[in-house]
Amino acid sequence: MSHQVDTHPAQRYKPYKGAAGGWGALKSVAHFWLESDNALKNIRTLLKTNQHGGFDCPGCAWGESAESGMVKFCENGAKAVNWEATKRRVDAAFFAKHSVTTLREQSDYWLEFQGRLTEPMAYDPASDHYKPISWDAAFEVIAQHLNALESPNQAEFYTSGRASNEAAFLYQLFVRAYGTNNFPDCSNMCHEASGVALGQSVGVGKGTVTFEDFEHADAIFVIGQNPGTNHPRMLEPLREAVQRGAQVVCLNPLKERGLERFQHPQHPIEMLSNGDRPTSTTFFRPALGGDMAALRGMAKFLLKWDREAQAKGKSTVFDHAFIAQHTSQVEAYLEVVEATSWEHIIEQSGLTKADIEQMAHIYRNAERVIMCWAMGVTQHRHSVPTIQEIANLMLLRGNIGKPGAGLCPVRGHSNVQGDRTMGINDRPPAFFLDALERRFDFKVPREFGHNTVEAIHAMLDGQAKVFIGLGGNFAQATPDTPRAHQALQNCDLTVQISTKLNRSHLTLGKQALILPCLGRTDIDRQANGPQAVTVEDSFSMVHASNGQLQPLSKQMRSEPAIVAGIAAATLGNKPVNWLWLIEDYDRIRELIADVVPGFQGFNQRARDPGGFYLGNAAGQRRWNTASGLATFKPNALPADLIHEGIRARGEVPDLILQTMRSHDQYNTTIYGLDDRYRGVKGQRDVVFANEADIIRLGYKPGQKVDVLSLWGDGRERRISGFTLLAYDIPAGQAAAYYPETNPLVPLESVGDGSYTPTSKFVAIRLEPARDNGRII
Ligand SMILES: Nc1nc2c(c(=O)[nH]1)N[C@H]1C(S)=C(S)[C@@H](COP(=O)(O)OP(=O)(O)OC[C@H]3O[C@@H](n4cnc5c(=O)[nH]c(N)nc54)[C@H](O)[C@@H]3O)O[C@H]1N2
Ligand SMILES: Nc1nc2c(c(=O)[nH]1)N[C@H]1C(S)=C(S)[C@@H](COP(=O)(O)OP(=O)(O)OC[C@H]3O[C@@H](n4cnc5c(=O)[nH]c(N)nc54)[C@H](O)[C@@H]3O)O[C@H]1N2
Ligand SMILES: [Mo]
Repeated sequence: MSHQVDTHPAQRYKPYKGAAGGWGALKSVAHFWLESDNALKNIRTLLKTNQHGGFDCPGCAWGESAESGMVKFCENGAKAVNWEATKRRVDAAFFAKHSVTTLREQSDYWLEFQGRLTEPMAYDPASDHYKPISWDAAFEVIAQHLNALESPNQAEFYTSGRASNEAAFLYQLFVRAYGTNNFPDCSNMCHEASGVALGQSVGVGKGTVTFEDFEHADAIFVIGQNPGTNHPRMLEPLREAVQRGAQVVCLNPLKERGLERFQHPQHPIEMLSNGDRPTSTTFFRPALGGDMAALRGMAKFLLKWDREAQAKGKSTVFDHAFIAQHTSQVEAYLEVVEATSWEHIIEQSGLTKADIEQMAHIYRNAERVIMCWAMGVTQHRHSVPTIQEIANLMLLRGNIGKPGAGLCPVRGHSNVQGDRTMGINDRPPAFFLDALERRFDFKVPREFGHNTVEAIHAMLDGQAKVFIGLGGNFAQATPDTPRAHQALQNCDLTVQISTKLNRSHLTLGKQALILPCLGRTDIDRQANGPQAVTVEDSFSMVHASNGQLQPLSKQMRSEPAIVAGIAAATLGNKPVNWLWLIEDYDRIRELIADVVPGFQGFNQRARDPGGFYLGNAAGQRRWNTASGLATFKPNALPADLIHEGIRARGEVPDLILQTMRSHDQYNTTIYGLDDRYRGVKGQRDVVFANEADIIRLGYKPGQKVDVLSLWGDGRERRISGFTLLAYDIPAGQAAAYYPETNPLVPLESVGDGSYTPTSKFVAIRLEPARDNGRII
């Protein structure tokens, strides 16, 4: 897919000099408002964002302080709300006008811009159009397919991270009662490595900090994350930390604008005086995948300093009392720290020894440290060991389980963490299944199910025949795009439960359904009146969300109601009376309280303003690991970051590519074609590279290229006609936007132990772009 261009692409790129936030953010919000068709209503809606009695922002999973009265939305939350709260409709008339084949020719931006899905539709192959279908008939089609499968493991039940706790709980109950743990979800592509790594290290796969801890930290490390674009409300605590003299250290190959300076668009004085404030104090630019080496180098310095201090009888660098009381395997860990060579660390980290020493100094001098990370850390082959190295470093100085300190994987989707808590998990823990079995009268499947990558393989191989998506854009968000589309096409039935039209709706199984659902902003009315749902943020705070807007059509249904409809058609009244449950979501919450730890008294606590804290055992220094102690993980640094399959073929990449988000997108939802903080306007088909690399490889800035990725399987993976932008990026690296670059990410290139596609480390080669065989 390519976008229309009017001027030469190189002319539409100009480095951004301003701060993050500020007038640009306001201008951008204003622009989106005016485009939404619903401007006045949306301003009122926005003021309800993240307020008691209002709805949870569908933007990101950052939490907020309990302080009331503050305006709790950001530029991107405003865009997300506005995008959902449009008056445009994609209804029967729309589908009568556009065939599926013609819709496929439209851009992702155009598809979602057409508005909200308002009635259930079924694909009609004879006319190549979607046609209306009744809800009951749609549920019957699904039930017939599911009940006809030889095994429940032939169906895949995908979840994106916006589904509420209530929807997610019902969904997993239905799917397990049906008989499978096939729960591919967006978390598999996102923070899976954080869950796996922290589960082994500290016994809980979630962050250990709360919002208040940010106010007490002496140092905050932000690793592989771009909060200016993806978690803008995080800039505020970072800026405050800098103002009160704390250290904020960023590890990011790109000098992301929000990480340097931030201007608060809701503080008029700051904007008038142009008084933008720094958000970070120190910035380091590692190689892609170089973080584990950098952290290992820090550990090496700490070990050296600890020994020197001990020899001189001074106070030590490690927290020996904490280590002795709370941890195991420190000796094994310190042995691998010692065995790791500086040559290896420097070569792999892309940093100098002096850089690493400076980071180690900052870390050592701070009494309370928070480490935050996101996709720059989790989407690598060695993400699990990298996150365990973060935990190792934090354990050395007792930085887990004290105020102002802790681990902070910053989640993506607004309820991705809650969905896991509710049991959306292809590898569910035994305690969860035991609790389900105790509460309900059915044999819970114990065999692990498919994650996202395994689900694609199963559909490609013809093993899985039914795909149901509770939100998301499966075919575009997953790796190896043509194969992901083929996987859906192989199915007998594909079902998309969605708010908006996207490309996954246009890749059809033999039968295909679109089921339109309510979003966070919509009023959800059931038999017992308007219903609230609940969500959990990155800090394990659970709170209620109440929709505010009249739904566009009576035909739209809530996610819990759709799940209940499918379940009732498939299983009848087993193991629960599904339709009775959705008359009042308090009934669903009572079941959650019975099954999920930490949710006792859920209905009452969900009504507390500001919500309630689920607690975190590791944050209280209780370690739910096999040994009952926090565990140092003695992982070796990877010998070589380039995959052995590529080496075996003797191929040498031109560059290593990371695939990332622009400022004007929410995952596969493209709001616009600008990336303000990186200075890109009106285009997305670009490759950021270092000017010296562009020239070394025989190209010119502004030139169009094809990008091919290297992998050991001989399959060609190519994207065509991308413009090379000379950018401030470390030598040897490239960056480009997802989802356009997903055709380059091999389905087989996944994280060890996490199965997460390695979206931040793709070995690529460039070729001059070809147009009808002619080089242009
Ligand atoms: N507006 C907006 N908000 C969002 C989203 C969105 O698309 N739009 N998506 C949501 C979701 S689901 C998620 S998961 C989060 C994602 O939030 P982020 O993780 O911030 O998202 P990415 O754009 O993938 O950015 C990764 C950052 O990591 C850096 N990076 C890449 N590779 C490496 C590396 O090897 N080492 C280091 N140290 N840094 C590296 C990149 O330069 C980039 O700054 O945001 C959530 N919020
Ligand atoms: N190359 C590369 N690939 C990546 C990533 C990357 O950094 N690089 N990031 C990965 C990450 S972190 C993630 S989380 C995944 C995201 O993968 P997904 O979660 O599958 O994708 P989204 O783009 O968030 O899904 C957007 C669609 O969700 C639907 N939707 C929106 N709101 C709602 C709602 O309230 N209910 C329902 N039912 N539907 C709704 C709309 O129809 C919309 O079109 O992508 C992953 N893929
Ligand atoms: Mo994500």
